[in-house]
Amino acid sequence: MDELRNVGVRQVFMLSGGGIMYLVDALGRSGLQYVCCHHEQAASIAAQANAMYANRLGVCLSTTGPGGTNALTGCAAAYVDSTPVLFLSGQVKTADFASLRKVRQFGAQENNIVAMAQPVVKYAVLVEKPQDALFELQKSIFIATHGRQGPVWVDIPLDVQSAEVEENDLRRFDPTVDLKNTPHEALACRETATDAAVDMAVRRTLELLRTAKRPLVLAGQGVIAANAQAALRSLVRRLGVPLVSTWRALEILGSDDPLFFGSPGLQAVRSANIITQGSDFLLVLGSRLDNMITAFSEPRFAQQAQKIVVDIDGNEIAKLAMTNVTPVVCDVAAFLERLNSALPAQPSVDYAGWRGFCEKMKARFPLLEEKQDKPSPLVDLYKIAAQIGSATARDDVLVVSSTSRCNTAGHIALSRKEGQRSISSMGMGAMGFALPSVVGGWFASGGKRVIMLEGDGSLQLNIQELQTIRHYGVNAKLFVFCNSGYAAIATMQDRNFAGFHVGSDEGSGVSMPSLEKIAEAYGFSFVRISTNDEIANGVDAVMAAEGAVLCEIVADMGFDEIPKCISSLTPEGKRVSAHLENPYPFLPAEELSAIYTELDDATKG
Ligand SMILES: Cc1ncc(C[n+]2csc(CCOP(=O)(O)OP(=O)(O)O)c2C)c(N)n1
Ligand SMILES: [Mg+2]
Repeated sequence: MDELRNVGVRQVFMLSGGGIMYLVDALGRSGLQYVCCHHEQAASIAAQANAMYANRLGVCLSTTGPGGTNALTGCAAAYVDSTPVLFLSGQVKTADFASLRKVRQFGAQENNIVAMAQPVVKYAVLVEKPQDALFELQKSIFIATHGRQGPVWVDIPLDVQSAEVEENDLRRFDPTVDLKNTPHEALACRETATDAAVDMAVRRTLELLRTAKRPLVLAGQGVIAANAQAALRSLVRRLGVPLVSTWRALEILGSDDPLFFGSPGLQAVRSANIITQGSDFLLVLGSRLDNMITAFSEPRFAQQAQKIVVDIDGNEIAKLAMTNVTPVVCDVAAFLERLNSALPAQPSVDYAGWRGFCEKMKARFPLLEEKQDKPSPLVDLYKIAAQIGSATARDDVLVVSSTSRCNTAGHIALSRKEGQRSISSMGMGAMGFALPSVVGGWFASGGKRVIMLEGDGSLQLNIQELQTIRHYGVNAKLFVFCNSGYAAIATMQDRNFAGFHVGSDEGSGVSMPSLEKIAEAYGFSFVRISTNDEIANGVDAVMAAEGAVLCEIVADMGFDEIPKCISSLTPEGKRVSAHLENPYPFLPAEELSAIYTELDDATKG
């Protein structure tokens, strides 16, 4: 616990148990703050959210057996989201190991959590000797926080937890010596480009900036992990180059910034995709360019652009089936530092024509004017998300659902301020992430107001954390999009299975409880917003209310997350994805080609 404090950890998210009794006791006496969740899955997610907000190590403590298996979800999420989280778990006494007897279980609630966690951690270890405890802890923390960050798991048997040791005799970890024989893969890419290679990439970038007519920067989470937000802002402002970002990097420029043009992807504001596809030089910084961004079509992604892709994990670049890619395997901060210092004092090219085109597209396709297939008198999710966005302050912590409509709306309709921290788990896309993230984010922010947007179905997973929010007096404004079921699944079944619903709405096995009664049971204030006319006053009422509030947004199952690159069947029966530049509802082909003619005209010469 002292070691955790020494590396800057402030909170540990936990649920107690006999299998961690000595660790729990030590935590209680350590001066670290312990936060008691009502489910280890929630503790694991809260620890990830805490790390995401603060950009430093998060810690989750769970007991043996079910404690560890429950925490695996947050661990897997931290792995795909590259979040540094330390998972500490208790294990049965070493003398009781089932493996000694070749049986399934011998110790109480025993299971092999290290083996289970292995595929979703950078490093997992069972500490079998008390003298190794500090070494393994230091090694794990080093690995979690270096290179491409991610989770680590340290499993500590009860007899190791309770052993008396001479502190000075404990083995210590030295990265220069102790990592020598560790495979490079296990450490997730600590082998990066040499300084000379980075300089070469910087020269190539400068050359492309001179020759390109339509340069664009695409910023991802890697920029934030590298703490390079300020360096990037300074770069794009000096050059006057437009920027798009992934959903996890929306804090780099505010939504209203004249250089910001949204997030390209499968579900996106139309203009962001048109602009990305129209670029002739794309500088990708710290984004793994996953399928949600490329809309499952890597070869067609920014097809006309020369691409420089900077990523700390070379495998993420190597996997890309794209042409014209110059890979730069290094930390984004290191690249930007060199690029910023190599820039000429005066920008040599003025991209005014290109910026003008981008602005025109942004103005021409406002999200709130996209036509829903099934218009409804109930609340429009994009409208209320936009209102919530404008009602937030820069200091607020935003927590956006990790899946479905609220995930999309929370990233494309909810406007952001520059530097505003936001939490959502992208890689897992799991239901149940929002409430624990409210807890983790609130503690990480030192008690700032937290604004959450979550679906009614997803709220049910980890709903027990309403009590954690209540217990700690979290200032949480919780907006719940209530469409009486799983719209994501119902829509999918409408499109692919002729409307045959299974496990997606009330008639097919899924119903939702009264949010008002839930608010009452947990002692939250309650606000209901039933129509678009009530949005402005309703959002104000939620924001103005004291303490924790649950807000029911009454909505229709038919509200869809458009524009969206939906797949369709060709006449030959082959399933193909829609092109990024023309998501559903489709623009007529002539309109799209006129747009690109306009782009050519704007950037000629
Ligand atoms: C843990 C988990 N289980 C299942 C899914 C599959 N899934 C994706 S969206 C969704 C429905 C979400 O319902 P809700 O939160 O009400 O959002 P809506 O689709 O209604 O907007 C389901 C079941 C998932 N993403 N995560
Ligand atoms: Mg729903």
